[in-house]
Parts: sequence; C-alpha cells; structure tokens
Amino acid sequence: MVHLTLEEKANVIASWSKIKLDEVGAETLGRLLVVYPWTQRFFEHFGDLSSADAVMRNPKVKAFGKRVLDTFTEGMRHLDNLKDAFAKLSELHCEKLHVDPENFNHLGNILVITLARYFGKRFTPELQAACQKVVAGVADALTYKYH
Ligand code: HEG
Repeated sequence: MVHLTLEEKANVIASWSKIKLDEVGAETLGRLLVVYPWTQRFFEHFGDLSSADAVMRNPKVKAFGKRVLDTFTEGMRHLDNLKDAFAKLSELHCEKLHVDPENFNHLGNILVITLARYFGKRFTPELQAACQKVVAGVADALTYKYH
C-alpha cells in the first residue's frame, strides 16, 4: 500500500498536468521496448521493432505509449484507491495477457527516468519521491493477487 502526503499529491498532480502526454508516453514505451527487449513479445503486431530507431519512430508504439500515460492521468484522480480503479485493467494484464508483473515496475522506473529528462532541474528529489510512489502504486494495483 502506497501512501502520498498531501504535499506530495499536490506536487505530483501539478507536475503531471504540465507534461505532454504523447511525447512522454512515446518515449517511455519506446525505451521500455529497447531496454527490456522481451517486452516486445507482446507488441509484435505493432510492426517494425527491429532497432532502437525503429521502435522510437513506430507510430503504434507512440499511440500506445500515450494510452498508457492516459491511464496514469486517470490514476492521479484515484491515488487513494488505485486497486479498485485498476481492478479491471489488472485482470486484463494478468489473466488474459499474462504480463509478468515485474514489467509494470520496469515501465514505472522508465517513466521516472523519462520525466527526469523532461523536467531537468525541475525534477527535484521531492518530486521524484512522489513520482516513485505513484509508479509503485500503479504497478501494485495492476498486479493481480490471488486470495
Ligand atoms: Mg498494458 C493493454 C495500460 C503496462 C502490455 N494496457 C493496455 C490498455 C491499457 C494499458 C489502458 C488497453 C486496455 C483495453 O484495451 O481495455 N499497461 C497499462 C498501464 C501500464 C501497462 C497503465 C503501466 C504499468 N502493458 C504494460 C506492460 C506490458 C503491457 C509492462 C507488457 C510488457 N497492455 C499490454 C498489452 C495490451 C495492453 C499487450 C493489449 C494491447 C493491444 O494489443 O491492443
């Protein structure tokens, strides 16, 4: 269970509203596919993923990256209840797509790296701390737990 202070929430939500979701989303998903190449297995129908350049230019990668970030935007509205907010999505990823949950953590960490590049000096340690909590919360919420 991830807990953000009120200050962290305000900080991360304000910063999130400043990013270009298409740009950051494309870079995040593209880098995931390049850095952790086994994740490409899920996206073979996206076309040319034959090199880092091809991945980063691929329009389907860009579009899906935006979609993933739109989901994080949705998450920002449910920071206290990510489990319920992402219950259906968790079922899809774990039961239907069989994505190893470790990959949710990878995507989250790549998103943090991409945000650091995007914000530069404005990416303070406090902002990073808040972002790490959000990506950990989203990864946890997507991980299907049998009970
Ligand atoms: Mg997932 C579909 C969000 C990580 C593989 N992902 C989707 C969809 C959303 C989403 C919103 C569309 C769901 C629908 O059609 O109803 N994904 C999402 C988030 C994260 C994530 C927020 C963050 C951690 N996904 C993720 C990872 C992989 C993956 C790490 C694989 C390595 N997602 C995946 C695949 C699909 C989706 C294969 C189906 C895509 C398609 O073929 O259209």
